[in-house]
Amino acid sequence: MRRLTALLIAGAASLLAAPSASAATREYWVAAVPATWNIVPNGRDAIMGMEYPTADTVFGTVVYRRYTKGWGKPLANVPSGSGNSNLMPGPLIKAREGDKLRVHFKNLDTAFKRPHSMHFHGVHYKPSSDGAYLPGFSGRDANVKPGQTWTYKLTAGSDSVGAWPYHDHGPEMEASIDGGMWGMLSILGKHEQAPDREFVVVFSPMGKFQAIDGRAFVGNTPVFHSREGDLVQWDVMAMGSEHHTFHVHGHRWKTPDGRDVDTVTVGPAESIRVRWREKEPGTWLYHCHVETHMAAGMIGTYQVNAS
Ligand SMILES: [Cu+2]
Repeated sequence: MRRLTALLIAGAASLLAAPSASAATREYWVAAVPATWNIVPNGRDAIMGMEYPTADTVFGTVVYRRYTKGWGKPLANVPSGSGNSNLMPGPLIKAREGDKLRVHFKNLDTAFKRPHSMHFHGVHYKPSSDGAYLPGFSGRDANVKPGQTWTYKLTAGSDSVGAWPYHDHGPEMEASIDGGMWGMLSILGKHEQAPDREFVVVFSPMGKFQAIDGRAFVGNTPVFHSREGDLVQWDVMAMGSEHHTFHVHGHRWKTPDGRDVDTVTVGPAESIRVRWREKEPGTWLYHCHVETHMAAGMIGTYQVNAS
């Protein structure tokens, strides 16, 4: 009898657990906040032995920052261990196929007092959640003034699975994108396994440097960590007006059309999702393979611990 009860409880528990696979509504609270950003915090390019004074590497900008509900308290944009930057890129917006997303945005740009917005790729939405400024046509979603808020209503469809960009598409989009107002969406298939490690790599020019997540040169760019056996996922995109090639040493992966590759090109606002089961312990390089970009800082390290 006890065994039967246990089975019944287990059965009920699995029924209760079932809704997790069905559609959910996921809420994010994000603000545009001023920041003083250092592209090269340690002041050097360790590979070339070059020094950079802070006058060349520090600038004032505006970034997306994740907050607790109601913009109560600021949060780090990425979980610890999945990057070294808590402001660039903006928060990783996660969902599963079928989910609804509610992204509550507040403009706290007290430094430049510019209007801002959020415009999302890869998901379904009405024009009032497009966030793209067009005088005479777009509404407040595309022109959120300092102190104002807007909630973007998005749905992840079966054609939304993968990694996608979001960015400011307001009246001052160009300055915002140059300054780091971008981030990524990560959408899993309905029954797809979530990765053990997820890394966000955003290639963008920044001042006279070529940056990954707003940082240049090994020692400043993110150090990504995993363990042997982990399912590792890289969400990679390019922002700005240049093409980049994502290359990881010691690893290959399958493209959607089934080819084995170790380098893939991403152009402006293109995004890719790369996955593998990790089996190569050691310290590896990842970088853009456009040589002038690599020399200008677009390189970092990936640390795989043995299991
Ligand atoms: Cu590049």
